[in-house]
Amino acid sequence: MIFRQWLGLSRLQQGLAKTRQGVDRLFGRRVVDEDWYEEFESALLLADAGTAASLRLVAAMRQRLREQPIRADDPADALAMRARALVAEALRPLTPPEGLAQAEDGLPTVVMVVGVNGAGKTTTLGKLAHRFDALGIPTLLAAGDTFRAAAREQLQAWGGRSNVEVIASEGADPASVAFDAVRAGQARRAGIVMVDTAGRLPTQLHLMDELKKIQRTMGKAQAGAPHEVWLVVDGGTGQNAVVQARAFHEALGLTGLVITKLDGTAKGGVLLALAEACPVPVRFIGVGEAVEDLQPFDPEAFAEALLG
Ligand SMILES: Nc1nc2c(ncn2[C@@H]2O[C@H](COP(=O)(O)OP(=O)(O)OP(=O)(O)O)[C@@H](O)[C@H]2O)c(=O)[nH]1
Ligand SMILES: [Mg+2]
Repeated sequence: MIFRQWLGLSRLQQGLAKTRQGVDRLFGRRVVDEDWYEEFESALLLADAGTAASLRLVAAMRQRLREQPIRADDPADALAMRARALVAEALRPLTPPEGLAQAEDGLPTVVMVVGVNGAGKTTTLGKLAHRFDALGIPTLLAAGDTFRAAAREQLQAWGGRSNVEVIASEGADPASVAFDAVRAGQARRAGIVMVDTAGRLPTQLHLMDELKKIQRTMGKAQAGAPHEVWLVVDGGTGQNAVVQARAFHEALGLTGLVITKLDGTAKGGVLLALAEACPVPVRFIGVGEAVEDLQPFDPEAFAEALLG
């Protein structure tokens, strides 16, 4: 499964507009002086790139401009192009592998989605189910959030929109829903089974243990499952995104991140902080509430959308 074909740059640019506003004004000029470097650093910090990544980017920019200054006959956007290349390089540790981890022949790839409350897990699964279904991949969703009744209905509504079956069970515990979903995926010859879970904070240790149990139980339904464990992070969370990523990674061994709500925030620089401090591949980014507003992550496209 290759996701590159989803990339809609204009959608991405629209989605990142708020973060871009903070950096746009920096690149309309040709004179790079001390004040400019300071402004560049402030813009990165304001976009929540974090201190380490911000300082490193400013230093790298300084070095490159010293080695190869902007010349009078360079194009007007020369400075932006340099910054764009640097940002793309800095984001490269987050580059996702092509496609998903593969299950054994004839068995579904199982994806488990985790994250704090309200991060966008259920919405992301709904968007993904729609996309996979449109690509002709038999898809199954599992309502592993048995904590909130509304969560099951929310996932069922998403499934209904794209005719994707949702495995749910009233009163069951999340591990048994996940187990049943994997088995149902095998029986129905699904290509992919995606399991939703209830939101939780990484500091709620008993709830983190519950996630580990769900993960183990899926492995009993199918060796190797879940093949992918993705943490969904609200892009507006700022520096706490790094704390979340580290904690969930330590507990579950994440194979991917999904950064949502980048449309509603000026903190899109948080990906730079993640690249620096916890480089788990970013699978997708959410740039709105509609089904098309989930984009595969690509460092170059992201840097281009940010720095035009
Ligand atoms: N603007 C915007 N809104 C989003 C995006 N992704 C999700 N949302 C919204 O965020 C809200 C919460 O999304 P959910 O999918 O319910 O989040 P969740 O992680 O499943 O929440 P819990 O199950 O309560 O932990 C909803 O109103 C979504 O429409 C995004 O990329 N952009
Ligand atoms: Mg949910």
